[in-house]
Amino acid sequence: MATEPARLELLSALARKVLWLSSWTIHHANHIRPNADGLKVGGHQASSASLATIMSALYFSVLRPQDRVAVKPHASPVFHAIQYLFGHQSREKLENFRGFKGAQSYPSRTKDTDDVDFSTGSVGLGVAQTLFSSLVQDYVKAHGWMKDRPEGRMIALVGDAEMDEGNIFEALLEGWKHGLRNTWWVVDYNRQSLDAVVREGLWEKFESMFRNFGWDVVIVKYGRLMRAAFAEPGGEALKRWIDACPNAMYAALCFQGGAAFRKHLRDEIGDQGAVSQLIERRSDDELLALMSNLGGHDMASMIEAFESIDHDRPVCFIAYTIKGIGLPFQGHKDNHAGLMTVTQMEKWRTAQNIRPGHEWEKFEGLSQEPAALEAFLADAPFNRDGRRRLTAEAIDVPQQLSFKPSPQMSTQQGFGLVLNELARGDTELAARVVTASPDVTVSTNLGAWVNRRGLFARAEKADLFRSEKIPSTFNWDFSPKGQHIELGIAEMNLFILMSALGLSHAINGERLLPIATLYDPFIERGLDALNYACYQDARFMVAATPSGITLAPEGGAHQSIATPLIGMAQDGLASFEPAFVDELAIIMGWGFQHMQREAGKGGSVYLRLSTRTIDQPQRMMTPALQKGITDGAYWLREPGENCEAVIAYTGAVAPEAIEAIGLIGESRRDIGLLAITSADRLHSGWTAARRMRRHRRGLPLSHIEKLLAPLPRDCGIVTVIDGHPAALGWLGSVRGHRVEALGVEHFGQTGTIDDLYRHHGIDANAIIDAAESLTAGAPVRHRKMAV
Ligand SMILES: Cc1ncc(C[n+]2csc(CCOP(=O)(O)OP(=O)(O)O)c2C)c(N)n1
Ligand SMILES: [Mg+2]
Repeated sequence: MATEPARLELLSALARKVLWLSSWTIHHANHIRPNADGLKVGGHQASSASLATIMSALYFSVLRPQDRVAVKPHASPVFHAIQYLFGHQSREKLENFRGFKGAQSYPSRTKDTDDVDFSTGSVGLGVAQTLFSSLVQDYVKAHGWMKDRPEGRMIALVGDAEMDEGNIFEALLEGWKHGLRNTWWVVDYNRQSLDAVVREGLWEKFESMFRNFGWDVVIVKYGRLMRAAFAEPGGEALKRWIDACPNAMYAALCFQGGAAFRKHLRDEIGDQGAVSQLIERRSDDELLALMSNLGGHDMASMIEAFESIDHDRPVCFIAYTIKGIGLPFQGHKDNHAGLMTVTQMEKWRTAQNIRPGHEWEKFEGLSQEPAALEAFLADAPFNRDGRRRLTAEAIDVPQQLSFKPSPQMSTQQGFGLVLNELARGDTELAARVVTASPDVTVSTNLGAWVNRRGLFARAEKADLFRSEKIPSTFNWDFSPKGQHIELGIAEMNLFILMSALGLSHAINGERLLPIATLYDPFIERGLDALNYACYQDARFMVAATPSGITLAPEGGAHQSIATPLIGMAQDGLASFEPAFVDELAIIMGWGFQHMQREAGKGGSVYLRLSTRTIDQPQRMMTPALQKGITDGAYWLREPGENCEAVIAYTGAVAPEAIEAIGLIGESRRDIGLLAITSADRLHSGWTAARRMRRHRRGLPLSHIEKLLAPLPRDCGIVTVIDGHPAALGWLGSVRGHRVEALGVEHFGQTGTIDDLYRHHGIDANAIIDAAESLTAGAPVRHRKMAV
C-alpha cells in the first residue's frame, strides 16, 4: 500500500491524466477525426472537467466492485477515460467518440462496452435509479438471496442543474418512506447549468431538504490550498470574501484569471494588512490556483469526504467545482458547449508535457514512475472481482398460466385471477414476481395477490385493521418477505423502480420478475422513465388498466388515446391488448419468458387492459391459437374464399366487432373477423420480414402477411380499436387492401360505454357503416338498435 501522501500524489496525477484524456477525446472528435462533421461535440468539455477529480477519487480509490454508479451524462468522456486507464476501453472507441459504435456521448449500459452500470442522458433519471437500485438491493437481501455478496453503494454523480428535475424529489420522498440506505449522491456544484449560472444559496436549500429526509449532508467547499490559506494571518477575511462572492462573479473571475481576482480582492477587501499580504505573496498564477482550489477539485478533500462516511445512511455530497476547470473557458457562463480551439489545445498540450503523437499514451507527461501508476491502477479495489456485471439463471415458466374462469370477465379481472393462482402456488416463478403500483393496487386488481404475498418492508408491520379485528377485504401486513412494493402516486417512481427491479439479475445476480400496475393514461406521466428503463434493457411487465374511453363514466383525463401507439413505438417493449382472459393468460406466460431472454432477443411487456366485462369464448387453447395470440393475431372467424370484408379489432371493442359481423354477414359474403392481440408484434414482424427480403436474406413472410394473403384484392378491412386509429390503420399497406380505420381521436367526455362508442364511432353501427363504404352491394339490412 502506498503511504497517504504518495497515494494522494498518484491519485492527483491520474486525475490530471483523466482530465487530459477526456478533453483530448472531445478534441479529437471535433478537430482530428476525418469526416467528423455531424459528430461535433457539444456540452461535454467544460462539464466533464468539472468531475475529473471527483470521479478519479471514486474509481481509483473509493469504489468497491459491488458499488454501482450513475454518471452525469456530460461526464461520459471522463468515465471512458477512466475505463481506458483501467484497460477496459479501447483507443479506437475513444477516437470514435460519438461516432458509429464508438464510445457513447452519454454513458450507456447497452451500447457502451466499458462497464457502464446505469445509462444516463435524460437528466434526473440516473440519479433516481441509484435510489431505487438500493431499495431493490434491500429487497433481494431481505428475501434471503444474494447471501455471499456484500452490499453495494449506489452512487450518482449529479449535475447541480440536474437537481431541477422533479423526478429526483419524487424519488427522495419514496426513499425516505422505505428507509433508504447505501445511496450516495455527489452533486457537482459548479453553479452552472446549460444556459445560466444557478441561483445564489441553492446549496442551503439542498442541505436542509436532504437533512429533512434523513440524509447525511457533506459539503466539500474548500480544497487543501484554500484551507491552508485560511489558516494564515488574514485567512479569515479571505474566506469571508469567498463565501460572500456571488456565483456569477466567482465564475467570471475564474474565467478571467489571477490578475482579475487580485483586482477584485483589492477593491472589495481594501488594504487590510494581513489579508492583503496573503494575496500579494502570491503570483497571479498562484492566486488563481488558490481561488480555483474548490473542494471538488482537490483530491485530498474528496478522498477525506468519501472516507469519512462510516454509516449506511444515504449521503449527499455537495462538492464545489468550477465548470471547465483547467481549461481556457473555465467558469465562462457560455462554456457548456465550449470547445478548445486547435491553438488552445496545442498550448495546453505543451504545458502538460505531452509530445505530439503521444496524446493517447496512458502516462505521457506525468512525472510519476509509469510502473508505480500501473501498479496503483492494477490495485484499484474497484476491479478486484473482475467482471462486475452479473447474470442469473432463467426461472421456469409453465406452458400455460391458469386462472379460475367465469363466463363473463374483464381482462383486468383476469389479470388479478392469473396472479391470484400464481400466489396460491409455491413455484419459483411466483417467488420471483414482485409487484408495485403507484397507489392503485386495489383498483388495478392486485388486491388478491397482495393478500397472499404481503407487502415488502425491511421491518415487520402488521395490518392494524386486522390486528384490531376490523373486517376488511384486504390483509396488508408488511414484512421482509412481502412481494408487493407500495408506492406513492408518482408514476415516474414506478417506472424507475421497474428499471431497478428489472436489472436485478445484472446488478445483484438475482432474477426478479417485476410487474407494475397503473392506469393506462398515466403511462404518459411516467413515459420518460419507462423509455429510460427500456433503454437500459431492464425487464418488467406493465399492466395498464383501465384504458381508452371504455372506462366511460370515469371520463376526462382518465381516458387514453395515444397509448397503443406508444406501445408500438417504444423500443424494448412488446405491447399487447387482448380482448379475452384466455388470451391474457397465454400472453402473461409468454411475457415472463420474454422478460428473461438474452439481450437483443427479450424485453419488457406492456399489457393494455380493460375493466369492461365481456362474454368469454369457451374454447380449447390449441397450440396454433396460442401461437396466433403471442404473434399478435388470429382469425376468430376465418374469411371465406370470396371474402368482401374483414373486421380487424383489438381489445375491449371485441363485442362490437362480433356483433357487427353478425349483422353484416347477412348481406356480405364470406366476411372474416381478425382478433388482434398485438398490433405491435404484428407490425414489427412485418417490418423485420420486409427488411430481410430487401437485404435478400430469404423470402420470409410475416405473420400478418400470411393472415391477409388469402383475402381477395378488393376485400375491404375495417379496423377498430379503443385508441388512436393509426394503431391499426397500417393493415391496408400489408397487401394493398382498402381500410377504414375506426378509433378514438378526442377524449374527455363521460357517459356510458354505449354513449361513448356511438359518439366516437367505434360501435357496431359505425363498423357496419365503414364496411358498407368499402364494399359494393345493397345496404346492410340490420342495424344495432339504440338502447
Ligand atoms: C431531461 C433533459 N432535459 C434537458 C437536457 C439537456 N441538458 C443537458 S445538460 C443540461 C444542463 C446541465 O447542467 P448541470 O446538470 O448543472 O451539469 P453541468 O454541465 O453544469 O455539469 C441540460 C439542460 C437533458 N439532457 N435532459
Ligand atoms: Mg452545473
